[in-house]
Amino acid sequence: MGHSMQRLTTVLLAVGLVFAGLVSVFAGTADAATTLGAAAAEKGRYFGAAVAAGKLSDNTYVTILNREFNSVTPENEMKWDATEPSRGSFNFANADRIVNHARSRGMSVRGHTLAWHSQQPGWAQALSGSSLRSAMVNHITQVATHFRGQIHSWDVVNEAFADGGSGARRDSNLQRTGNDWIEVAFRAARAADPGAKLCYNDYNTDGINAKSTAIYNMVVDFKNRGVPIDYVGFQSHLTNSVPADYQANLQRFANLGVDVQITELDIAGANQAAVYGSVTRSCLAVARCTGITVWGIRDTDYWRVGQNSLLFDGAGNKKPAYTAVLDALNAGTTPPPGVIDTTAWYASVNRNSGNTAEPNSYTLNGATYTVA
Ligand code: 9MR
Repeated sequence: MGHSMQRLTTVLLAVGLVFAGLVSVFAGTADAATTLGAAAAEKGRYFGAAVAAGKLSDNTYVTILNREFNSVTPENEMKWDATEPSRGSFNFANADRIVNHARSRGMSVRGHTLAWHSQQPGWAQALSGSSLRSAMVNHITQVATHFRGQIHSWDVVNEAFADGGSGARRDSNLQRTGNDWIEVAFRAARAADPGAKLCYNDYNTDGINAKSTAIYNMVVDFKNRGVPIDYVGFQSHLTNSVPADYQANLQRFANLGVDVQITELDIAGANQAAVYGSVTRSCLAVARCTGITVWGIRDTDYWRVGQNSLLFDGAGNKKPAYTAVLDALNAGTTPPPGVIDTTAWYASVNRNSGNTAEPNSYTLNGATYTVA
């Protein structure tokens, strides 16, 4: 090949490379993410699932988990009955399996749950007063210490408010130890694992109602008195519809200076796909809504058999609800630049890179975020 031919080849090659580069730039912006986790991460959020340790040997289940999700919540394995079956004797085997599975794949972990009236071991159910209170504090301290540094956010207290219009606390053995049990629980969790975000988690709080307003007032009070709280979790167990003020309700909590998460989403009924899309859009419209967790993977994994409330069918196929969520994520916007809890999406974006130390500020899609 002569010199001029060589030069022409070089020029053509260069033109080709530039053209290929342009194509990939345009393709890069036009290409929608094809998994829930990637689509959420592009919007500065995580997308998680409740996971059962017993299913980690199920190939279809694990394939979907690893492909689609970048956050996990142990469905039952971190609860009091599972972790402290007899007083002072702890068993973390199943919870550790889930945490290790998640963290070795760059997924963040929601801890669920440190103090709850339900799923207590028999010995705790039999306690009351100051002995129950000290057992609760010890339980929180031991569990949060065991997982120290590994948990993105803890559901420190779960479901402590009553249903209906009273706005009262739920009556329970923990509540009967004194009204301050919630703040004592949050302080114990903060002391044991200062790096974890602390969350109050509840259901039937999907709109502005007496129960969500009572929780709102508790957050105001905690903020005023310096009781540590970083998050409010909205479980969002829904059937066929979502209250019209769902997004406004998330936003009023965010305006108090806490982040919000959708923590246990499942939607039954014929209108499922549309409602999944709507809930996803609501989260994306609230800058401080940092992620969504669905309460299981396939319909056959769901704890209430037959309700078919999830995103994958029993064979592991994507349902219309899945497409509604993915499309909503891809159409959504990134949060405005500012101070926001970026830990979960940092982990998502850096998935499998082994780079887990989050910097103080972070750039996503050209905007700069300061870590809350
Ligand atoms: O999914 C959980 C199921 O396997 C348990 O049997 C049940 C027992 O209470 O708890 C389910 O999870 C609940 C969660 O821990 C708290 N919020 C309500 C969830 C069920 O909708």
